[in-house]
Amino acid sequence: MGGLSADKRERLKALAKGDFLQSSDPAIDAFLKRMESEGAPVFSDVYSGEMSFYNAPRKSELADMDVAVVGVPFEASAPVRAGTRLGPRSFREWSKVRGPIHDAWNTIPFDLCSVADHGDVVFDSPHDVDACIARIADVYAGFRGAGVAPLSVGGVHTMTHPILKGLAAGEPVGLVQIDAHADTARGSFQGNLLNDCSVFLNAALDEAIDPERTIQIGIRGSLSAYWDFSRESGMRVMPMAEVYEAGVSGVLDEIRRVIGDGPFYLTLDTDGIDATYLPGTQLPEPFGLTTREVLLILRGLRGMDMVGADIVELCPPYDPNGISANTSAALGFEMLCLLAEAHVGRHGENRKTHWT
Ligand SMILES: [Mn+2]
Repeated sequence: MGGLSADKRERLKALAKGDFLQSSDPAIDAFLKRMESEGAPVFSDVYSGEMSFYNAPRKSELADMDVAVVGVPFEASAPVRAGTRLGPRSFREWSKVRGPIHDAWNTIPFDLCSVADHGDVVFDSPHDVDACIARIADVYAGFRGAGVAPLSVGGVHTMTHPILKGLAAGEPVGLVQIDAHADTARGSFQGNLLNDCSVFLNAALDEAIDPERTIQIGIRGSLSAYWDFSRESGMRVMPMAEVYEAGVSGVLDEIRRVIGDGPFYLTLDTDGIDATYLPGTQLPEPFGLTTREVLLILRGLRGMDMVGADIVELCPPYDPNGISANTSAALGFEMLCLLAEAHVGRHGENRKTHWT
């Protein structure tokens, strides 16, 4: 019983020569070299320096931006657990170790688009629901005006209504919603018409989404009786019981049928994912989608015209080991790749992200 043959040992030693930032794929290799020359913080010490979403450069000026990653630390109107306003901070930390290259597609969003961490939406009156909603709509109208596709990190789901309102500006988009709750309750809740249970009813009334191009996936749990507006307005409600039967491919068939070729927005409520996998959410629901199923659904959206996306309801006080933020950041990177590819598809050009 000897060790390796001399030949084999020499061959392995020869293969091990080279640098960490080096790849046999020319596109990846060029990107790694570019990141290094621009001082991108991707491989710097994880525990030092400024945190930014996916290590993207921090920028507020929209002129040179294609895709903005935006924190929305908004939690007024959260009916159950407190702490969603800490979501963007926790997500930033975990996104530090997610990306920059898609592991299955080799997509590099930073080579396709000018991506930036746009910072957080700042609220002058963070406990005033209506004021926060007006502020969010205003910020996202700015993104629409500048042709910037936003990836937003919440924050309570209530935020998605003004995001859609700002982005759509009266031209309703389609909606893919992964969520335990359809969020289309009628009337006011806890004293406010604009609330966490009526997000997509309000988006439909404001002509920000087309109910007939809306699909709600993973609906389940004790609130399920309150979503008549979804069904009666023509939204495709796909409850969890149906998802169990249809599987990922059946879900994707329905998404493509409902959304078609037109523009659409993706919203992922973290409670759509089974609470076993993602406990750190405002209102956890058991019996939901696995992280693998959500991953495959997102990957199935490749090639479609996504104009924006968000991940909401991350609740770090209930996520002490970071597992929920880590999973959210990983799924967010999938969205970042989809948004970058869709942006190139829409504009037919690409413009790289630069760190200098
Ligand atoms: Mn929701």
